[in-house]
Amino acid sequence: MKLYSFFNSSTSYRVRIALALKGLPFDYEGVNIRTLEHRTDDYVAKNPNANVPLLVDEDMNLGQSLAIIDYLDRKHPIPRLIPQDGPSRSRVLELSYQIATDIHPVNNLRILKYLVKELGVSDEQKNAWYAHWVKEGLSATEALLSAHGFGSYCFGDTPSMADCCLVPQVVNAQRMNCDLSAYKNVMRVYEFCQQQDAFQQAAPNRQPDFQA
Ligand SMILES: N[C@@H](CCC(=O)N[C@@H](CS)C(=O)NCC(=O)O)C(=O)O
Repeated sequence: MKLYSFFNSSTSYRVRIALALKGLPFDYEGVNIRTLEHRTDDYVAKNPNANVPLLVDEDMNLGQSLAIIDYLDRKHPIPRLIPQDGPSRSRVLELSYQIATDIHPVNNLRILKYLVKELGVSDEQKNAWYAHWVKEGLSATEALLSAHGFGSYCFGDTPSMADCCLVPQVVNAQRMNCDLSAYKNVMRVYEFCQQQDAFQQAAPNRQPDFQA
Protein backbone atom coordinates (compact mmCIF):
# COMPACT_ATOMS: atom_id res chain seq x y z
CA MET A 1 0.00 0.00 0.00
CA LYS A 2 1.13 3.52 -0.73
CA LEU A 3 -0.12 6.67 0.96
CA TYR A 4 0.31 10.01 -0.78
CA SER A 5 0.42 12.43 2.11
CA PHE A 6 1.72 15.78 3.30
CA PHE A 7 3.12 15.87 6.82
CA ASN A 8 1.07 18.91 7.81
CA SER A 9 -2.17 17.86 6.15
CA SER A 10 -4.83 17.02 8.71
CA THR A 11 -6.75 14.83 6.28
CA SER A 12 -3.61 12.77 5.59
CA TYR A 13 -3.03 12.66 9.35
CA ARG A 14 -6.49 11.07 9.83
CA VAL A 15 -5.54 8.23 7.52
CA ARG A 16 -2.07 7.85 9.05
CA ILE A 17 -3.71 7.40 12.47
CA ALA A 18 -6.07 4.75 11.05
CA LEU A 19 -3.16 2.88 9.41
CA ALA A 20 -1.16 3.02 12.64
CA LEU A 21 -4.09 1.84 14.78
CA LYS A 22 -4.48 -1.12 12.46
CA GLY A 23 -0.74 -1.75 12.36
CA LEU A 24 -0.70 -1.72 8.56
CA PRO A 25 2.63 -1.11 6.82
CA PHE A 26 2.65 1.33 3.89
CA ASP A 27 5.00 3.29 1.68
CA TYR A 28 4.94 7.01 2.28
CA GLU A 29 4.96 9.33 -0.72
CA GLY A 30 5.22 12.99 0.21
CA VAL A 31 3.15 15.44 -1.86
CA ASN A 32 4.06 19.02 -1.07
CA ILE A 33 0.81 20.98 -1.19
CA ARG A 34 2.68 24.23 -0.46
CA THR A 35 4.51 23.94 -3.77
CA LEU A 36 1.34 22.71 -5.54
CA GLU A 37 2.59 19.18 -6.22
CA HIS A 38 -1.04 18.09 -5.76
CA ARG A 39 -1.99 20.10 -8.85
CA THR A 40 0.47 18.53 -11.30
CA ASP A 41 -1.05 16.61 -14.24
CA ASP A 42 0.67 13.47 -13.09
CA TYR A 43 -0.83 13.60 -9.60
CA VAL A 44 -4.30 14.71 -10.70
CA ALA A 45 -4.39 11.77 -13.12
CA LYS A 46 -3.95 9.51 -10.09
CA ASN A 47 -6.23 11.53 -7.82
CA PRO A 48 -8.87 13.70 -9.55
CA ASN A 49 -9.70 15.22 -6.14
CA ALA A 50 -6.40 17.14 -6.53
CA ASN A 51 -5.63 16.94 -2.84
CA VAL A 52 -4.13 14.67 -0.24
CA PRO A 53 -4.49 11.98 0.95
CA LEU A 54 -4.55 9.35 -1.76
CA LEU A 55 -4.30 5.65 -0.99
CA VAL A 56 -3.10 3.22 -3.62
CA ASP A 57 -3.71 -0.42 -2.79
CA GLU A 58 -3.39 -3.07 -5.50
CA ASP A 59 -5.76 -1.80 -8.23
CA MET A 60 -7.54 0.71 -5.98
CA ASN A 61 -6.73 4.45 -6.18
CA LEU A 62 -8.79 6.12 -3.48
CA GLY A 63 -9.08 9.72 -2.35
CA GLN A 64 -11.17 11.29 0.45
CA SER A 65 -9.89 10.49 3.93
CA LEU A 66 -13.18 9.16 5.32
CA ALA A 67 -13.68 6.88 2.30
CA ILE A 68 -10.11 5.64 2.76
CA ILE A 69 -10.68 4.90 6.45
CA ASP A 70 -13.90 3.06 5.56
CA TYR A 71 -12.03 1.07 2.88
CA LEU A 72 -9.29 0.12 5.37
CA ASP A 73 -11.89 -0.78 7.98
CA ARG A 74 -13.67 -3.14 5.63
CA LYS A 75 -10.50 -4.78 4.39
CA HIS A 76 -8.71 -4.92 7.75
CA PRO A 77 -11.50 -4.90 10.33
CA ILE A 78 -9.34 -5.29 13.44
CA PRO A 79 -9.54 -2.98 15.26
CA ARG A 80 -12.84 -1.62 13.98
CA LEU A 81 -12.82 2.15 13.61
CA ILE A 82 -16.38 2.45 12.28
CA PRO A 83 -18.86 0.42 14.31
CA GLN A 84 -21.00 -1.82 12.14
CA ASP A 85 -24.37 -0.87 13.50
CA GLY A 86 -26.38 0.62 16.31
CA PRO A 87 -26.21 4.06 17.86
CA SER A 88 -22.43 3.91 18.21
CA ARG A 89 -22.05 3.82 14.40
CA SER A 90 -24.31 6.86 14.07
CA ARG A 91 -22.40 8.78 16.76
CA VAL A 92 -19.00 8.01 15.21
CA LEU A 93 -20.23 9.12 11.78
CA GLU A 94 -21.92 12.23 13.18
CA LEU A 95 -18.77 13.48 14.89
CA SER A 96 -16.47 12.48 12.01
CA TYR A 97 -18.64 14.31 9.46
CA GLN A 98 -19.03 17.31 11.74
CA ILE A 99 -15.25 17.74 11.80
CA ALA A 100 -14.58 16.66 8.22
CA THR A 101 -17.39 18.51 6.50
CA ASP A 102 -18.25 21.45 8.77
CA ILE A 103 -14.88 22.49 10.20
CA HIS A 104 -12.11 21.41 7.87
CA PRO A 105 -13.30 22.62 4.42
CA VAL A 106 -13.73 26.30 5.28
CA ASN A 107 -10.19 26.51 6.64
CA ASN A 108 -8.48 24.46 3.96
CA LEU A 109 -5.34 25.82 2.30
CA ARG A 110 -7.02 26.63 -1.02
CA ILE A 111 -9.76 28.62 0.74
CA LEU A 112 -7.24 30.63 2.78
CA LYS A 113 -5.20 31.28 -0.37
CA TYR A 114 -8.31 32.46 -2.22
CA LEU A 115 -9.19 34.84 0.60
CA VAL A 116 -5.73 36.41 0.48
CA LYS A 117 -4.89 36.30 -3.23
CA GLU A 118 -8.27 36.81 -4.89
CA LEU A 119 -10.26 38.72 -2.28
CA GLY A 120 -7.32 40.67 -0.93
CA VAL A 121 -7.94 40.07 2.77
CA SER A 122 -5.09 40.82 5.18
CA ASP A 123 -3.29 38.19 7.23
CA GLU A 124 -5.10 39.48 10.28
CA GLN A 125 -8.50 39.02 8.60
CA LYS A 126 -7.51 35.58 7.37
CA ASN A 127 -6.58 34.56 10.93
CA ALA A 128 -9.88 35.97 12.21
CA TRP A 129 -11.73 33.88 9.59
CA TYR A 130 -9.84 30.78 10.69
CA ALA A 131 -10.45 31.40 14.41
CA HIS A 132 -14.16 32.11 13.80
CA TRP A 133 -14.79 28.77 12.06
CA VAL A 134 -12.69 26.86 14.57
CA LYS A 135 -14.75 28.40 17.37
CA GLU A 136 -18.08 27.57 15.70
CA GLY A 137 -16.91 24.10 14.74
CA LEU A 138 -15.19 23.01 17.93
CA SER A 139 -18.06 24.38 20.03
CA ALA A 140 -20.31 21.91 18.21
CA THR A 141 -17.74 19.13 18.61
CA GLU A 142 -17.60 19.90 22.33
CA ALA A 143 -21.40 19.86 22.62
CA LEU A 144 -21.63 16.51 20.81
CA LEU A 145 -18.96 14.99 23.04
CA SER A 146 -20.52 16.37 26.16
CA ALA A 147 -23.93 14.93 25.19
CA HIS A 148 -22.83 11.55 23.85
CA GLY A 149 -19.14 10.96 24.54
CA PHE A 150 -17.89 8.52 27.17
CA GLY A 151 -14.68 6.73 28.09
CA SER A 152 -11.13 7.76 27.23
CA TYR A 153 -11.68 8.23 23.51
CA CYS A 154 -14.58 10.07 21.85
CA PHE A 155 -16.92 7.13 22.23
CA GLY A 156 -15.68 4.52 24.67
CA ASP A 157 -12.35 3.02 25.55
CA THR A 158 -11.39 2.02 22.03
CA PRO A 159 -10.48 4.44 19.26
CA SER A 160 -12.76 5.15 16.32
CA MET A 161 -12.78 7.22 13.14
CA ALA A 162 -14.03 10.13 15.28
CA ASP A 163 -10.68 10.17 17.14
CA CYS A 164 -8.83 9.99 13.81
CA CYS A 165 -10.64 13.21 12.84
CA LEU A 166 -10.53 15.01 16.19
CA VAL A 167 -6.79 14.89 16.88
CA PRO A 168 -5.59 16.45 13.57
CA GLN A 169 -8.25 19.17 13.82
CA VAL A 170 -6.97 20.16 17.27
CA VAL A 171 -3.37 20.13 16.01
CA ASN A 172 -4.41 22.48 13.16
CA ALA A 173 -6.15 24.84 15.59
CA GLN A 174 -3.09 24.85 17.87
CA ARG A 175 -0.85 25.64 14.91
CA MET A 176 -3.05 28.67 14.20
CA ASN A 177 -2.85 29.72 17.89
CA CYS A 178 -6.59 29.33 18.52
CA ASP A 179 -7.75 29.42 22.15
CA LEU A 180 -8.97 25.91 22.95
CA SER A 181 -9.46 26.29 26.69
CA ALA A 182 -13.28 26.20 26.43
CA TYR A 183 -13.33 22.73 24.86
CA LYS A 184 -12.82 20.52 27.92
CA ASN A 185 -14.04 17.24 26.42
CA VAL A 186 -12.28 17.82 23.11
CA MET A 187 -9.00 18.51 24.90
CA ARG A 188 -9.42 15.60 27.32
CA VAL A 189 -9.80 13.16 24.41
CA TYR A 190 -7.00 14.88 22.48
CA GLU A 191 -4.56 14.65 25.43
CA PHE A 192 -5.39 10.99 25.96
CA CYS A 193 -4.92 10.14 22.27
CA GLN A 194 -1.60 11.97 22.16
CA GLN A 195 -0.24 9.52 24.73
CA GLN A 196 -1.03 6.51 22.52
CA ASP A 197 1.64 5.04 20.32
CA ALA A 198 -0.41 4.93 17.09
CA PHE A 199 -1.31 8.60 17.38
CA GLN A 200 2.34 9.47 18.04
CA GLN A 201 3.53 7.50 15.00
CA ALA A 202 1.09 9.42 12.79
CA ALA A 203 2.12 12.87 14.03
CA PRO A 204 3.37 15.44 11.49
CA ASN A 205 6.86 15.61 12.99
CA ARG A 206 7.31 11.83 12.59
CA GLN A 207 6.75 11.85 8.80
CA PRO A 208 9.56 11.55 6.24
CA ASP A 209 8.62 14.85 4.56
CA PHE A 210 8.45 16.82 7.82
CA GLN A 211 9.84 20.35 7.67
CA ALA A 212 10.22 22.42 10.84
N1 LIG B 1 -12.40 16.02 1.84
C1 LIG B 1 -11.05 15.71 1.57
C2 LIG B 1 -10.21 16.96 1.76
C3 LIG B 1 -8.78 16.74 1.36
C4 LIG B 1 -8.00 18.05 1.43
O1 LIG B 1 -8.56 19.11 1.15
N2 LIG B 1 -6.71 17.97 1.77
C5 LIG B 1 -5.94 19.17 1.91
C6 LIG B 1 -4.84 19.01 2.91
S1 LIG B 1 -5.48 18.80 4.54
C7 LIG B 1 -5.32 19.53 0.58
O2 LIG B 1 -4.84 18.68 -0.14
N3 LIG B 1 -5.33 20.83 0.29
C8 LIG B 1 -4.76 21.34 -0.90
C9 LIG B 1 -5.39 22.65 -1.26
O3 LIG B 1 -6.19 23.16 -0.47
O4 LIG B 1 -5.03 23.16 -2.31
C10 LIG B 1 -10.57 14.56 2.46
O5 LIG B 1 -11.16 14.37 3.53
O6 LIG B 1 -9.64 13.83 2.08
